[in-house]
Amino acid sequence: MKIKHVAFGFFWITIVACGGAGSGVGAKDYSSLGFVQWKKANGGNDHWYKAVSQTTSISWRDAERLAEGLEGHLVTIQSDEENTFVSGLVSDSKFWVNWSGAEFGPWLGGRAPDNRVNPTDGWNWVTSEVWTFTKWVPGEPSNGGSAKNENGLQYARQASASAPFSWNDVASSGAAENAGGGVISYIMEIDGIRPVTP
Ligand SMILES: [Ca+2]
Ligand SMILES: [Ca+2]
Repeated sequence: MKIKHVAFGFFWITIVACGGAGSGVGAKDYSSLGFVQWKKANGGNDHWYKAVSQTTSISWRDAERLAEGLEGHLVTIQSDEENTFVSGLVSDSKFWVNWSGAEFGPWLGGRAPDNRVNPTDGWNWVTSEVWTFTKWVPGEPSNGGSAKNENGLQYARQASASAPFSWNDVASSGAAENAGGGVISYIMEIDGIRPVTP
């Protein structure tokens, strides 16, 4: 077990990570909850994934709480292979909001501290897994938007582009910003790592 304190938004959260990829979650079947397994037999890790869309915007934190309620967390992406698999779950247009020729997609489990100096500073995964692999859209992270405080991670793509998708930083409130329509979807992962958000 390891404990890590992470500054995010106006809160300090404590992450307690128990077990890990090898803790036997692969043996449990989450398909009845709508999760699909990236099987080791297919080059995966036996983790379970589920993408959810809704008609209204949702914040990063609320999406993370929903994932934790199902023994998981927002998805963490550790490799190009995992990014490709996860991307394949959200090709449908219901996961995306179109704005100004680009489309903005589901929350991922990365976040950055408030008011960081450089857009690439301070990124981490909700599980405290190492932040090594990245798949930013060219020009991102930008820490742009009206508040200049884009501290949540989401997928973005050119309109109707196919998977695999790349990453954008956006305000973690998930609310509509400028002419954008907000963030209306999120992707969960169950892998035996349990972030605890008080
Ligand atoms: Ca992962
Ligand atoms: Ca951005």
